[in-house]
Amino acid sequence: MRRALGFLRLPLPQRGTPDPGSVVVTLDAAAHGPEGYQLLVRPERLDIVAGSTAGATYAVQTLRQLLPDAAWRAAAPRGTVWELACCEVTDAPATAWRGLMLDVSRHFLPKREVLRMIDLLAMHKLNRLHLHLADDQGWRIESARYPRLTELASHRPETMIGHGHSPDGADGTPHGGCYSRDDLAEIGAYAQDRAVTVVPELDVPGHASAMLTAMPELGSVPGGGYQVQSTWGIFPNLLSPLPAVEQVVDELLGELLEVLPSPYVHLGGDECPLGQWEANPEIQAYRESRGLPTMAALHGDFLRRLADRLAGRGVRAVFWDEAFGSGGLRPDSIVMAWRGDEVARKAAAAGFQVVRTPVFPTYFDYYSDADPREPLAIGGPVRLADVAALDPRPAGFSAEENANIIGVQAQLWSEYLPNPRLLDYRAFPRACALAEVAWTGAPSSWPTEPDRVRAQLSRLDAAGVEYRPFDGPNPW
Ligand code: TNX
Repeated sequence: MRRALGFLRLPLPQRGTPDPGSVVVTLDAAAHGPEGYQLLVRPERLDIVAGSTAGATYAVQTLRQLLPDAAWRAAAPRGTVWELACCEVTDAPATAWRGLMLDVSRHFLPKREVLRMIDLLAMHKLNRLHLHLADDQGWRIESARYPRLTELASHRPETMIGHGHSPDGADGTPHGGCYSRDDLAEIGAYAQDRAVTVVPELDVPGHASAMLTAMPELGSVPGGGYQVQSTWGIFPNLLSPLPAVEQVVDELLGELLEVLPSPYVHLGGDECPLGQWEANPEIQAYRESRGLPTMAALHGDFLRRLADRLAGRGVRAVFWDEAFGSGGLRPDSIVMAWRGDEVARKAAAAGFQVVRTPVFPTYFDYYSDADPREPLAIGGPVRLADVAALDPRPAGFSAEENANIIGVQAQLWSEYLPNPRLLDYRAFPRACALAEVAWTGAPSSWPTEPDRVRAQLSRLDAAGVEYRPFDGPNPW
């Protein structure tokens, strides 16, 4: 906020009566819940009372919303006078996990763009940035211990923009990128300053072709033959579930957490065809030695062993819902339910905390509309109105089940999102609607209220966001 407002500096806590014109921030853990706040704008001064620095951060975002749109610009003309109407706002979020996922593996997103997305999350009081840092098409984490990951796994010889393995739309250009350890530390700290928790994801044991290209010894196929993939889909390449592999993954997680500390790490667990494990006698023998009846049980067991190691570091594991299907998860694991409401309900009924991430309507990589002029996407459509209609705690769930739904999250898988302009287009204004339902805990009529939509779009204009226009795609 200081960027546009220049003069406004939040003073240190004051003793006695504050000077007229002060901004007084009071942190009171008992007030307004863990993320809530109260904002009092009066002629003589401005008061913020919050239960945490997160609450105070949200109060500042609300304050900014009360100012002219220019408050979202990076700078204001010299001499600009800001006026604020007197008011009182008492506010708190209804859900704890209000997330957005960026897939920086399929297409790398430069650090500066990640930082910009963190600003936009903060603007919308979204509090989790889930970074999908590794997949078949690229590994994006510098490792001090295993530099081959950056050398061999963070780029691919060509890229396909188009469907499946067909040559249609093949673009053929090389693609790559990797965050240095300093970059990761900067991203984490920048997010923390804005009340956003970064949740790094290392997707295992599937979606691991890139990692295996650099470290074939971790694979399930002796002799390897792995490569960073240039096309999309589900690949057969799996990490082996043996203890030596668990050990290396744990080392990598330890290294990552050194620079990017987080209370949560996502371990993936999704889309994992178990054929390579079935075909490997050593893995079969290991499964039997652990008394596990099926390879699916071994999948759950491998993920639980990694989660146990994370727990030893004080970190909770997050998984896609396939991991819940495999069974054996630690009870403190968090399940992201992407394959519909039923799996969300079942995981919640089993006592797991659940973040709802259903394809419809939280896959923001999907078409924004059925309009044939839409830029190419993988599926859909997921319309703005569909996002606004999402009920974080559905009526069909029992009270106990809904008590375990901790929030909602949007996904920006990036197979078809090769650049930040298209990312903006897919993310906004759908992320505004997601933020609204996540904060209020209920479906929203926002898209049907043109004045409110226009108000938010003009803030996005000021912030330089290239959102999808309300009335249809741009002709470029
Ligand atoms: C499914 S959701 C995936 C991703 C793809 C996405 C495309 C999930 C856990 N797996 O690997 O990128 O669909 O929409």
